[in-house]
Amino acid sequence: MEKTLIILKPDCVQRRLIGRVVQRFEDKGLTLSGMKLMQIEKSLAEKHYAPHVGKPFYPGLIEYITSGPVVVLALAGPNAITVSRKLMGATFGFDAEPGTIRGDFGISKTFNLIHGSDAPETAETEIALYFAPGELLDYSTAAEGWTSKPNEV
Ligand code: IDP
Ligand code: MG
Repeated sequence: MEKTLIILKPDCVQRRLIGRVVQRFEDKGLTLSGMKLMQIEKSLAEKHYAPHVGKPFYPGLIEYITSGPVVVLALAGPNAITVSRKLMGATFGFDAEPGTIRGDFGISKTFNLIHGSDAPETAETEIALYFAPGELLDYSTAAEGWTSKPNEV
C-alpha cells in the first residue's frame, strides 16, 4: 500500500489543530502507519528541505519548521500521496480552496500548517528521515473492506 510522509508543522501544533487535521485523513480512509511528536533539529530540516536550498524563502522555512514541536505521520492507503496533497490544498493558504486543510485554516505563504510528500520517491526518502523501519506498523482496520475495495479495477 502506498505511504506518504505528513508533518503537522509548528503552527498547526501551536494553534491546537492536531486533532482536527488528523481527523480529515482518517475520515478519508487513510490509515496511520506511524505517528510521533518531535522537534525537528536544524540538520534534519536541512536534509528534508535540501531541494529548496538557495530559494529566497529557504532560511525562513528552516527557522519555521524547527521553531517548535511538530507531529509527523506516515499515512498508508490507495494513492496516499495524491489523496493527501488534495486534502492539504494548494501551498499558500490564500490560494488553497475552501474545504482543504490549508484553505480552511490558513492564509499565509510560509505558515501553511502541513507538509506532505509530493511523489513516491520523495515519500520513501522522507519516511526514512523520520521513522526507523520498526516504528511503522502495517495493519488492517475493520472498516477497510468498505472504504477501499481490494484490487479494484
Ligand atoms: P509544498 O509544501 O506545497 O510541497 P513547496 O513548494 O515544496 O510546497 O515549499 C515547501 C514549503 O516552503 C511550503 O510548504 C511553505 O511552507 C514554504 N514556501 C514555499 N514557497 C514559499 C514562498 O514563496 N514564500 C514563503 N514560504 C514558501
Ligand atoms: Mg514540497
